[in-house]
Amino acid sequence: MYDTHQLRAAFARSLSAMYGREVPAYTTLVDTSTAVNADYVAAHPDTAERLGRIDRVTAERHGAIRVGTARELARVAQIFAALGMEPVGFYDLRGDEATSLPIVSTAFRPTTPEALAINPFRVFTSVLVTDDRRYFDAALQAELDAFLAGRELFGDDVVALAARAEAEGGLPDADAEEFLRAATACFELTAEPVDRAWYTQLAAISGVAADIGGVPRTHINHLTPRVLDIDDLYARMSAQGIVMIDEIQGPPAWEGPDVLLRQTSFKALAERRRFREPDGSVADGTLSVRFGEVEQRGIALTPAGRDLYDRMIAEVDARAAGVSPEQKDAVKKDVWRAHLPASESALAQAGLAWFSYQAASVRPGGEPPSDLVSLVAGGWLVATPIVYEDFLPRSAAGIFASNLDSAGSRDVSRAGSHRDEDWLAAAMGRTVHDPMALYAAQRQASLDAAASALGIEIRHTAAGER
Ligand code: OOG
Ligand code: NI
Repeated sequence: MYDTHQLRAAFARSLSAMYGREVPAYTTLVDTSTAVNADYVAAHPDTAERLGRIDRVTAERHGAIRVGTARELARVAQIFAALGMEPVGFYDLRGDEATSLPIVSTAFRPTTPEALAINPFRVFTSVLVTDDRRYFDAALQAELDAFLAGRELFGDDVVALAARAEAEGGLPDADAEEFLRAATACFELTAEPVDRAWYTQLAAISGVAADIGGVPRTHINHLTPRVLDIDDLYARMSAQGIVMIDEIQGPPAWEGPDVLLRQTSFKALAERRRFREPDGSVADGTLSVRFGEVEQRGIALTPAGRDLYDRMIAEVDARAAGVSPEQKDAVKKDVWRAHLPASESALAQAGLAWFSYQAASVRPGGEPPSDLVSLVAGGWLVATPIVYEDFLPRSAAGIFASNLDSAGSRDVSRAGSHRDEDWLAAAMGRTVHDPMALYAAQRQASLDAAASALGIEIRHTAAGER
């Protein structure tokens, strides 16, 4: 029997093996990440595991996939449900970025600290918005919808096995192995030919639209390992002759705590694909849509912390318009030093980042105080940062943009179509979790357990702690 968590870990391994066969540079990225992490742990034995145990971090991956319709989204959601991965968050990438991205997204991931600790596999999943008139006129939408309705990305057999695994909390060995094989195959690059004219027509609007709606099958777009030092990783990949995008997205390297998510990638590589030409013949060609991404995770920010992050990024943009990547990094560092508290405890006291709390194993004598700040300061409670388990839409848009050949085109004079988390939830028939509610619940559960261990009630609101 494979339980839900074993299925998830096995699926992450199976997808990783498949993607490594398809994209050899991914294997280089994984090997280099593993070396970076081992060296980091050796150099910082006391602090390296503050944001996750090394075995979790080494196995940790996120994937990205893109589907075309609500029905395809619902079926892939069923596959992820079998793996204990639930939709978390709503991301609208149609915003006002320079690149044309006619998609909205969610992330499928485990939602409890226990499940995340076993295997935190997550998949950023985007769905095409075919009725958005800024991108597709009525005639093209009709053609696109008909094309998408005519394909089946996730067959009945694999979806049925997934439903059984979800209902029964796992699968017997033979069924589990069949499910893992079939689910992995759903994300393999197909040898079926791509209709050249159709793909090109969509690519003129959006490279992502073509990658989703211009092809008969889907594929994993990238798989991302996690590193403890992304600057070191960047340098080592460049030294091996792999061309990286020119920026690390998100927060800068600085002396204070790492928050949220830093990401970078190597450029999409030309891959052999087969094309059906307008004259009906089939010929070899190439497409460059799949890239290699890597990330470093930091502490999750509260809504107040997230507002501050967004303001800092806006300030960086205003001050760093048109400068080189190195200069931009220096501006980021400046802005971070000016606004973000430089220690974990200052972040916690300002209510900017999420922490969980545990009763100290060795406690001071006497009566414990009742407010959180005094409990931590007095050595009664130990604070542990909660790792950011989600994504950053702006970094996502930046990653998309730096890997597309052209920015595409759209008609901003037209109104977009409405999408929100309720639309996503209805499309899947599943709850879309609010990431902030998950972090808050994790913090609260830890406080409840600590309070009962100390036999007290804890007041949460002292000294800015929210
Ligand atoms: C997803 C891009 C977003 C990330 O790490 O932010 C993403 C895609 O390329 O489909 O994976
Ligand atoms: Ni990614």
